[in-house]
Amino acid sequence: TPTVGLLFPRASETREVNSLDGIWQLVRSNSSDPLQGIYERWYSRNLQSTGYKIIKVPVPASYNDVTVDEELRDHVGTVWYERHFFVPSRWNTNGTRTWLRFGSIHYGCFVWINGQRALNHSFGHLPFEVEIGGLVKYGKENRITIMVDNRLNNSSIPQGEVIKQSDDTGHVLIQTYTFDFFNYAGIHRSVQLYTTPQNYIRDIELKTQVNKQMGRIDYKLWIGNEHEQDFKSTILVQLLDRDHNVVAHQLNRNYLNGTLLIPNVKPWWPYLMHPEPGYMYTLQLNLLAESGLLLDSYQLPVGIRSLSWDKDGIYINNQPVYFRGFGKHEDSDIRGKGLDNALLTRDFSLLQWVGANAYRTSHYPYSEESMQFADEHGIMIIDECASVNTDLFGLPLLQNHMSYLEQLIHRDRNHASVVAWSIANEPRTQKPIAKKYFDELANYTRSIAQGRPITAASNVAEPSMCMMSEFLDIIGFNRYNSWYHNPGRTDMIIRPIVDEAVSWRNLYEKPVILFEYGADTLEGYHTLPTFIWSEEYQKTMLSKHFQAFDKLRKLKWFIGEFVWNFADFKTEQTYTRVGGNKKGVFTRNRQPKDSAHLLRQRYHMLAFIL
Ligand code: BDP
Repeated sequence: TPTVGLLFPRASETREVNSLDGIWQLVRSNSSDPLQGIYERWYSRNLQSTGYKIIKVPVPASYNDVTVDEELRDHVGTVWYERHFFVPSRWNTNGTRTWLRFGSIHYGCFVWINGQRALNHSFGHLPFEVEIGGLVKYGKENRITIMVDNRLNNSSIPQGEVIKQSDDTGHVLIQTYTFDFFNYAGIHRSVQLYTTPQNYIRDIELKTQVNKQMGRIDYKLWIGNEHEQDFKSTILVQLLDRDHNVVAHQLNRNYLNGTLLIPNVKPWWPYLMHPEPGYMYTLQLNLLAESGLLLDSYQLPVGIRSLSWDKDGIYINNQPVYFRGFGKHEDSDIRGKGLDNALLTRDFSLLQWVGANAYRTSHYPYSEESMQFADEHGIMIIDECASVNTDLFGLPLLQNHMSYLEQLIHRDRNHASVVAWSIANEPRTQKPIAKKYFDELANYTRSIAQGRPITAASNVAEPSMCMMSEFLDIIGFNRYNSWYHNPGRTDMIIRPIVDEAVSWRNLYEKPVILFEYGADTLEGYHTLPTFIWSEEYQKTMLSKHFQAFDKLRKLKWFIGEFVWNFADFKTEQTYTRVGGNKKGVFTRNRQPKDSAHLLRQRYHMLAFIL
């Protein structure tokens, strides 16, 4: 069933937002009995009374690295979170609904309020919410209990497998996975209580276009009013520019669809493509009673642009786009994948400094806050779902994959910055069984794609072996010449990259992007002549790729270069990773390696000439 609702919580004349972020209590349950807390009904009393050790942890954050406890870092199974909170008594009116909303929890969770089941959700990196008016005590203290399960299996997105191994004292459970980033878990994004009126603006879907000087917004609204069948909605839709002038408006009686026309529009442009990139209007929606009384009000930021694509490229406002980008991760020291506004600010500042105009949300959806930053900074987003290294293509997996994409597209469809959906990273598409899977998946995604092309990152050895790419609109590939292929050989980059891009093009007649290339680099390690892992090596590797891209750029279907990775990030423990994956152009602490300066010259040069 398609998602409806989940608008990002914003306070307004008619809505309040209270944060439940802060310090929570956490209990790590026994790995060998992850459901013990369910049998013993831990949700029906304070966690303190379970006799297990209570740890105070921050929300939002991954729980893994906030303490020095190795067992917590490597925990497999469930942990329990709990805190107490007040709900204002002024919210206790017939006219007010109380909601509980999560930005994301990794991976599966059950939520109880005062011992009563409120909801459950699986999939990390996506929001979910529930109306909790019937469960809370107004003007009194309440308890929220959450069981979070980090286990991944054959049909989770992404996949993983929990195996039993002998250790020095008996047996342990180990979460295995093939993807190259740490399986951080916990309450990763904000937890919020918010109110809406009884009759409220439940959801919004926008399509924007720009034609010469004229902007156009087609909107569709959903009103939550199931208790009053004969409720007649009147909606005042106003578009405000940055200076709060109303530049278009419409009064809609009983219609939930409409169109705004904006003469002399200020279109949304990518960074460095226009003197004023990322121009955002505000769509002010007012739901009115028949008497004219204001019932509900919601403000949605909106960038107005057109997006199109053909076999040669992607076009924003009819201008061809060349992507200067990165693969990224939501990752930082101590916090893991927890939302951190300081980190967001720093990352966008670095993106601008280096002259990038895009990134791919490798390998899962990033926070809603980051999507808002991308809109405002003119950073184009290749929006990826959490399918990474997909293998064993079963039906339950396909169903979860579709549902994941549906929830992702629903969450992000109104962001001007989103220019494509990436349905997978490096699935095992050399397997014949992948063909039917991706045929179905791509067909489904196209049916809900909201005016965006579909892409994915393939790494099959040979383009003709890929059982997925024929179903895509944009061909993406990942290739590590001079690293996984011919390590140490920076003289074996230009030709293979050019040849491979050309063969992808010849096979599929679609635009082609290189989504990943890179080399692990230890900051401060210098060698002459260049040697792998050194800063010199990363620079040479980059500049050889630049030579290849300059040849390819002349063929107009080659539309982008994405360095792997923006910053160093944590991985699971293996002998190929020294303190994590070090392919960052920036360190994990967001300081430049030498290569960042080189990349900066190139990205600014490209912005200037293209
Ligand atoms: C690519 C993966 C990426 C890895 C990268 C690497 O898509 O997640 O981090 O390799 O090994 O194949 O650095």
